[in-house]
Amino acid sequence: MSTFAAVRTPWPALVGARSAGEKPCAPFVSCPAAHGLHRTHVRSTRLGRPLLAVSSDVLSGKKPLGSNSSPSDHAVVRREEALVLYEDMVLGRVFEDMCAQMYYRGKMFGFVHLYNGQEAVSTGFIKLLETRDSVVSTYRDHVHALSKGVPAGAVMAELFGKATGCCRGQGGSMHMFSAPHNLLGGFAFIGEGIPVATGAAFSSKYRHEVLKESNPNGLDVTVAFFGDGTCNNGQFFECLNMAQLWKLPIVFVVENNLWAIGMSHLRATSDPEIWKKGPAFGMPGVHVDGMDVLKVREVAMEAIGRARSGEGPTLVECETYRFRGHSLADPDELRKPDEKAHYAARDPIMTLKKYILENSLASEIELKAIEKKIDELIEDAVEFADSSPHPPRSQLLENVFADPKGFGIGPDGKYRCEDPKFTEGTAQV
Ligand SMILES: Cc1ncc(C[n+]2csc(CCOP(=O)(O)OP(=O)(O)O)c2C)c(N)n1
Ligand SMILES: [Mg+2]
Repeated sequence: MSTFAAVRTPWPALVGARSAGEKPCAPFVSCPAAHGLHRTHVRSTRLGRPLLAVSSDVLSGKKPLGSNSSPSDHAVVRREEALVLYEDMVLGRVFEDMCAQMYYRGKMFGFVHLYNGQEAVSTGFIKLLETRDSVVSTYRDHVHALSKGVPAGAVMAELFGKATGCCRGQGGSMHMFSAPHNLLGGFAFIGEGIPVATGAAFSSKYRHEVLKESNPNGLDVTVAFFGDGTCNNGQFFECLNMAQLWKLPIVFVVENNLWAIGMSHLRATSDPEIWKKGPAFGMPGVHVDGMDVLKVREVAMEAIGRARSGEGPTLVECETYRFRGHSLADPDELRKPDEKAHYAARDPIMTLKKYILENSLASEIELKAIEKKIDELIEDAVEFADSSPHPPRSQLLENVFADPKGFGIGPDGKYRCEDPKFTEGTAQV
């Protein structure tokens, strides 16, 4: 038996029920009566607005995004696809539960922000992408990295600050990056990733139109994920403008989990319906149930298709919820128990599981086998991270572009550290 056995907390309503080894965190009221298995076709939201509200029809006269489904016909997902979605969401959930255990055991440093509850958004979008497509994330980035194909061991080792991490242990929780997977980063500053994503989309268009590096299957697409609170930042608006002006192949995905740390979205935003900001810039805006991976996937398919074929950007607002506090250091005392219970009852993994079983896409035994496989994968990831070496000290100064006088590797190849006397004037570089 592994030293790091994946002691899985029962789904849904994960957070109050801690795994062995976890210190107390936020109280999370579970809702056993409602456990998970709700119909997924909830038609109205906390704002009383319809889900899948679409405004592109006004703009283009075309069929709006997501309009080709009715609540009863979104059942079209093949067995293989459903199992890929299920496995990816379970991977994200089990990985993050293990992160919490390892954080409270002191294996990770700094802030760690978990994604529990939001998996349908990452899975629904990223599993439709190709390797050549790019993903830009936030500080809540581990699950985006996993969905994009970064191995669990490399993500866990990064969290442990080890040399085998996807950023050689120098990025940590908030800065996952992997060039081979076109994961263009987690970002600690909110909104910081949106211009990077817009730049990646510009690069795709430039390579296609100017350098004539055409791909018969269409443009490389960038998907940018960010939160509701981030949508009040200027970079969001600047990038919507540029993306639409140049018809860039990008999808802006808002993970609206209703909270920005302890600030309620409804208190902080003049018009909380974020999807409406798309049409203000001339692009489609879509609002979708972010707790239902099949609905997310349907909207994602169309938005990615638009980007790929050169029709330009889309803004998608996914209504979702995080099952844990803002970070693992957050006591999560501001959110009301009934709000938490409402969303816990709509756990996206349980919803998909119910769907798979009801539609006979797979058996309970097959789903259990997937869960077991993921448990083992995560245990291996922790063993790998724990047994990996720390980066050498010399790595600290690699990729540091400025070398203020006094710091760095000296002519003799040895590390030197002299007082640069910053306070006495500008350092000579
Ligand atoms: C530019 C900047 N300002 C402030 C912060 C502090 N901060 C960290 S997380 C956060 C809230 C972000 O909320 P949201 O965009 O909804 O993302 P969520 O955490 O809900 O996923 C803020 C304000 C920051 N990281 N960067
Ligand atoms: Mg938020």
